[in-house]
Amino acid sequence: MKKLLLVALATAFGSSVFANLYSGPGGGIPDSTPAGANFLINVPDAIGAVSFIRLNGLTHTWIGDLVVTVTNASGNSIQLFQRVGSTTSTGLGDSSNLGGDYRFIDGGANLWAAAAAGDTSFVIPGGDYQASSRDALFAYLPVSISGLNNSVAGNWTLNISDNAGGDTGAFNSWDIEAAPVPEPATMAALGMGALALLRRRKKA
Ligand SMILES: [Ca+2]
Repeated sequence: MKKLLLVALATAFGSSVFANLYSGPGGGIPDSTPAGANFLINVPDAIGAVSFIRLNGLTHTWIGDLVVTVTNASGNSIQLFQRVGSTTSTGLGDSSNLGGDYRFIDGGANLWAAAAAGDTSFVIPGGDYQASSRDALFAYLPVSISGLNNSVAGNWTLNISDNAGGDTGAFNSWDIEAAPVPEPATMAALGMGALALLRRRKKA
């Protein structure tokens, strides 16, 4: 009876795949403070796949100052970007500025290349960018947003640190778009699996 009930529930929920948008406030980024500032979003759902992370209204001069890291509620982290354009451990990085909404999504543009298009008077256009870090030789290293997949429910943390004095900035808010689990398609698959199992047992 319990298996039949599960099948009925899964059918009632349908099978569309969907994602939710989870949002939280931003704030100021403390100048020349390597520990950075944390900005939390309490995500009330367990998460399967993450579609994107977006920073809204992010303004900062000299992007090379910044390290931006997101950690999901299960404790897994990725960097959205790290000391852009800094090709040594002590380099100051690219002097271009931030001013807009920046969405980090797999298949997005190369942020280092975008920053390299101008100098201290250049504002990197808002839009879609690939998350990135630096490799062992301090070169651009693309990072997949999928590193944040499969999280328990709870607090997600955005850490932004500024690592050189003088240039400062802030942002308005940030968003996580992600699919909660168990999503209806998964429930439907589970129900159909249970039904198939029942049918096989009846034939045996
Ligand atoms: Ca600074």
